[in-house]
Amino acid sequence: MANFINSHCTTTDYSDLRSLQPGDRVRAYGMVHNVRLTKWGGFLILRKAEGLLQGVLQNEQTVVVDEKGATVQVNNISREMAVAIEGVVNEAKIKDPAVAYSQMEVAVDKIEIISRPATTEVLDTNSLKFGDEDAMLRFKFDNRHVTLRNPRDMAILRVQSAISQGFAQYLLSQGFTQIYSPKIVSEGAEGGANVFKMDYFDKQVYLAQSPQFYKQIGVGVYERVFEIAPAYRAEKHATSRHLNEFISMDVEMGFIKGQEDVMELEMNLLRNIMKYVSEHCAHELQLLNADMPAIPDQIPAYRLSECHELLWNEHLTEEDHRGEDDMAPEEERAICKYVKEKYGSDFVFITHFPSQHRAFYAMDDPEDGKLTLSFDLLMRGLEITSGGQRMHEEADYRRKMVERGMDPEKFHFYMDTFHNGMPPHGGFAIGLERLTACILNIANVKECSMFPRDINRVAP
Ligand code: AMO
Repeated sequence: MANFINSHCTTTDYSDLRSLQPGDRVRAYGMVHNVRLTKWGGFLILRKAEGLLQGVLQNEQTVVVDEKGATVQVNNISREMAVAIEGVVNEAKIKDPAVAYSQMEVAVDKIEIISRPATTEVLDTNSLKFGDEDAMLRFKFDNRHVTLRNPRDMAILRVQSAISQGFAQYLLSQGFTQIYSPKIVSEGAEGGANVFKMDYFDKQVYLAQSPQFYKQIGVGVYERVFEIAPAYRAEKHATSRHLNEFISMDVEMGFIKGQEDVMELEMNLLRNIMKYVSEHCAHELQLLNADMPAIPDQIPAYRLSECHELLWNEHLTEEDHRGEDDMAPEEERAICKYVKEKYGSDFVFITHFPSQHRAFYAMDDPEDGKLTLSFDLLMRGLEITSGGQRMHEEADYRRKMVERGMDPEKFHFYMDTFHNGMPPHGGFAIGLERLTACILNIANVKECSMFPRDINRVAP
């Protein structure tokens, strides 16, 4: 006879506590984030995914039961025990911003200890103190498996989760199909030296720098595709904006008339992501003191050459960057400040990068072959996106690859895609950690990665 799974968790154990009203009875699972005992009872702060919940303990009324069902003293409770609390909801006004349920508390009449840590001396993630930011980050990342339990760090990744959900939700509503492309690849898509090599049986292969080839192939199949997946870059430098593994939110769409269609899509997408995050993360945004970015009806856009000129002529940079192939970091900060003051926008597009500076798949500008129909999107001083229109004719790919000394045969399947017909298309990629950091005004993108990978770190 077959066995059928009979879950012991009832739906009420996992119900959204937010819907509770004063007087309701509640049973909630969680980890003991903190416990403070007083003469009359005390407080048990329960940690849930959404944040903290305050339980009030009263000596005569609160019964504590251990793993074996025996009644024990309340002072057996210690931090990071897994417990279930039961009690009645009362109205409250709790000031601690880490408390998610600040309008209520639970008068706890029963605590069940479900499991306990090996020690009562667990790491207290609330009271970590360090002389400098670097030491603090190092400690946090070395112990990330535990320090993630700090409500602030939890909140950052909850916002990140909402960003990716808002991204997917909007694109699905616009007829996009979600794809999953391989991360073990035979050629790097973006060129350059920052590609990780890997042994694959008797061959040398690479970790994907981006799903670029596969998302373009996806357009030939589904017209509009997106992917949310890791991308790998062998960046040798340790900066506050580079990770060696990051989450790339990629979009590619067919039947475009120009790169403006793609830019327009990104504007609408960002607007919807911000709306989604505001609606789903009110508590997290408040805890992190975030001010949501402003997206005007139209995001200002400058050609790269125009932007260099503007910044230099207005004396907004220390150095003259006119004629350079890319934006200098001081320019990125300066143009963002400028558009914020002039147009109230936290975003600015920079377009028409020189062909030399962009990956080979970028479409050349028919009006000036030295330039490409490509763009970056900057937000609050940081590049969060690259994108543009791509070539769609096989002959153009061959020509450009040969010009660059690349061997088209190495990219056989990619070339064969264009040989078999492709619509005009374009797309972009947003770095999830960078977007999270920009929304939350967090200086180091590593804080927006669950387990950051950098030149010095592959564990935890
Ligand atoms: P690009 O190389 O500019 O473009 O990457 C797109 C976006 O990904 C993020 N990003 C990073 N984030 C953290 N650490 C890194 N080392 C890192 N590298 C990139 C940035 C960047 O804007 N295929 C193209 C996109 C396209 O044209 O569709 C590409 O990969 O936010």
